[in-house]
Amino acid sequence: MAKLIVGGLLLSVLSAGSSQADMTGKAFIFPQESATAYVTLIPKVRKSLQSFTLCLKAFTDLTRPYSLFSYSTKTKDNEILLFVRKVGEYEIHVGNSLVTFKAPLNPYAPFHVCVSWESASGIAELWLDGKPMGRKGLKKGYSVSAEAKIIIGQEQDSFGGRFDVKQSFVGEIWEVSLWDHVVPLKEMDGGCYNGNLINWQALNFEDNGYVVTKPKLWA
Ligand SMILES: [Ca+2]
Repeated sequence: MAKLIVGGLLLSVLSAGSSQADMTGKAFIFPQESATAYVTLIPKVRKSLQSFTLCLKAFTDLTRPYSLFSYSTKTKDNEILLFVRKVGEYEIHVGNSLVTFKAPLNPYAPFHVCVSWESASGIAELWLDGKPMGRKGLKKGYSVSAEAKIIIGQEQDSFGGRFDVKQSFVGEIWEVSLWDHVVPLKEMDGGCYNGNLINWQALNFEDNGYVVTKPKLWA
């Protein structure tokens, strides 16, 4: 546990094993298929969400299903889930419901994916490499719960666990950001560093199992 002594008071800064880092220019590598390698992301604030925007960049050569971002609560394992069903088919899950977006096949290139969702209309939007893939609707009027385990590298089927090796991520993920509001995705071309819940430049995280941090290979 990281501890800080301020004026004689001992403060626990973060939970056990976690750290904060400026991840600018770096990527998490998930070098092997496993059900044990993952990174827990710790948001700056825990709050229920009436909307959100999630952006990340990734590279993989997987052709089977895999999870890119898994936000699970005690009652809904797929409270927020960004999942790739197969090459060119992206799923956004909110509150255990899902919509699917088809994307042009570009199987072995790094990709930049951004999604947003708002409760008021239920509209979910997915952009891939700076291009819109359309809009669909789900969970109109819903609120995403605050108390969540946020995991990359594995897909949660229970709160913080029940990983399926055949839905694990193998490859590299970088520039993960999460906002508590809808950010216009056409403005996201330049990068996605500074989410107000998850910020790549001041990332609170805890890595588990075989996860390696290295300078990123791609922009
Ligand atoms: Ca799940």
